[in-house]
Amino acid sequence: MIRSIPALLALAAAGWVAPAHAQAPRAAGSNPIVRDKFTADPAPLVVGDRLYLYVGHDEAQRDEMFNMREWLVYSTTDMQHWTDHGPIMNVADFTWAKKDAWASQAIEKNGKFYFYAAVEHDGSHPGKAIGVAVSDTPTGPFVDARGSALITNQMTPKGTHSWEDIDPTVLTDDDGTTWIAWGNRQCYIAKLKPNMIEIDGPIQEITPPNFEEGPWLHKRGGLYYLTYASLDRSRHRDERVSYATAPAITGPWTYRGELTGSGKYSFTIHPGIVAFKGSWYVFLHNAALAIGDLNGAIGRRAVTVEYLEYNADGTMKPVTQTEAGVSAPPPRQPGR
Ligand code: FUB
Repeated sequence: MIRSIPALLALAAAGWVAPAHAQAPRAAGSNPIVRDKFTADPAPLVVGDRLYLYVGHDEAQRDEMFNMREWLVYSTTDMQHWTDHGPIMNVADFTWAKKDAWASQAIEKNGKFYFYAAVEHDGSHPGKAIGVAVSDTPTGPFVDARGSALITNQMTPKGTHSWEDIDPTVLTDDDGTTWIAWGNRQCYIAKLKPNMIEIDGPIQEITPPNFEEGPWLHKRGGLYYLTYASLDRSRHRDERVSYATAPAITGPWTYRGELTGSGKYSFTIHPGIVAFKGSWYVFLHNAALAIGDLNGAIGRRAVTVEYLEYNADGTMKPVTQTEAGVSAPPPRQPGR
């Protein structure tokens, strides 16, 4: 047992971090990343030499399912040590929303930061919806950019349920056009206008096999990737991560199979993929964290990160969620 502050300082100097509530020291870079709060739906954004990680704050008590009221942001320059920047926005800041700070993603465009997030709309547009907020800095404060939802349940009338319009992901293509994809059971994509706060043209459905939720768009070389939480109900109880690739953002999308298994103890899983300082990473969540007498659960998840590697043909190598995370040096990644 470690009994003295000098002993803890010596461990910290050697690359170990020990949050106040932790039972034992752990290697910097190990999972879960955040240990003093339950966090979900990780969305990384690289700005200069810093990686920002946007998450939802899971605050479910006992047997509550979800209780998410705010989004938090953390940042790192080395993937080992994280700075807590606190809450960047509360669901109440979208005055037209009534609850549920669900999955989000931030993107930089024209010197501003745009934050897209899923929430529950008030009774004027029943169902889930997607809002957009804007800030001059990646750590906020973010303010509602429209005063109304960017996407409502009524804009996707073919959908089968009220929570299909969740989990926005955004990607700016080489021609400067920013696209937004989202969905639950159905996956949709649309262009954003240059002002970033209006949909431009039609909404198209691009639902890949076993699509459940949590889409994430990224591009590597000439290939576009649509990675998502998948659920083959005939075979699995909990979500896994699957993906599709395409030669253009407009498709056609080819299903490439599963990237990960399920998150430990978690029904949901949620990918966020990014390149940072020469390596690729996939952020996920599971429910392996316990804080005090609260164990991980469907509404008490914990974000994790693993190295992501590619095969020569552009497919992604299967990823396993580990406790070690990125505490070990990155693998060599030819042709990133
Ligand atoms: O965290 C709330 C919801 O659960 C997200 O929007 C989904 O992706 C799933 O993780």
